[in-house]
Amino acid sequence: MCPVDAELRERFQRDGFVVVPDLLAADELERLGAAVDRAVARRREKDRRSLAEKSRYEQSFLQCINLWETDEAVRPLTFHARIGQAAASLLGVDAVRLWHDQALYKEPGGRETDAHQDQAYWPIHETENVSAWIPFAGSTLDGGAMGYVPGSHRFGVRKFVNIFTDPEPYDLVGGPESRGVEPVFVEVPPGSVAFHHALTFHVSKPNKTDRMRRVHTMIFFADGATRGKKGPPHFAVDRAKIPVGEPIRSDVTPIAWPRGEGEFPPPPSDGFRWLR
Ligand SMILES: O=C(O)CCC(=O)C(=O)O
Repeated sequence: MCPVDAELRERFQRDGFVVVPDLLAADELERLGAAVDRAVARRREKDRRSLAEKSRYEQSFLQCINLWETDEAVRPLTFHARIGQAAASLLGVDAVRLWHDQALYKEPGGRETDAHQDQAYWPIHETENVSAWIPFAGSTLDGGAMGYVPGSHRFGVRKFVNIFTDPEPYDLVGGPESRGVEPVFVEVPPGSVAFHHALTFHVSKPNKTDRMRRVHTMIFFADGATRGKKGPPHFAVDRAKIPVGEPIRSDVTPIAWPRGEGEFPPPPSDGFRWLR
């Protein structure tokens, strides 16, 4: 049975975000959360910097991309059938591909995540793309909860905010683009997954707790979506040399749903090496 009913779908279409309850059982959260913890620790093992020594961007979160490629134990999460099915249902499509996965671990004392839209970072022509945001211990307002400007995916705004290197990134939620609509901050219970549309303005709160905010995310796009004319270089299309205007189909962006139960794609064979 599809985990997304008509009401959740309508809320996603109206607000540009929705929390889908009970997608992961407690034992899955524990096992898959531990797998992502190990993968993040391996990628970060040589990083001895304190939070204060890190860049402004890294103070928002530690980002580890495509753990599914390097860490087999993460694959059952990135290609989790119910989460992929929920994403396809929210987008109203028969099949979705993975753009990429990433762990976003906000350290104790980590700063807010600056407001942005995701679509500006991806050379995908179509904008019906969705991120699944999975907090292994749930999320809390004092521990890095996400906030979304409801309806902003329909404001007609396409803005690139440089949250990576700009010392004072443009304030999308404080600017005229937000039309005075305040972000709604959401506490996600453990086992639930928050989904947001690629055009939704979003932010996250600082982590004022003494615990790591442990989050894994997957970005999904409709099978058949094409490489956009504009857009920055991006490994998800560049590794497989997808030409502009062509469908984004390669083993770098495998079908995430539907898949056979317990069947996960092998890592791409292009020799690309993520830092371990
Ligand atoms: O986890 C965060 O703080 C930000 C997440 C985010 O921007 C995203 O998933 O698109």
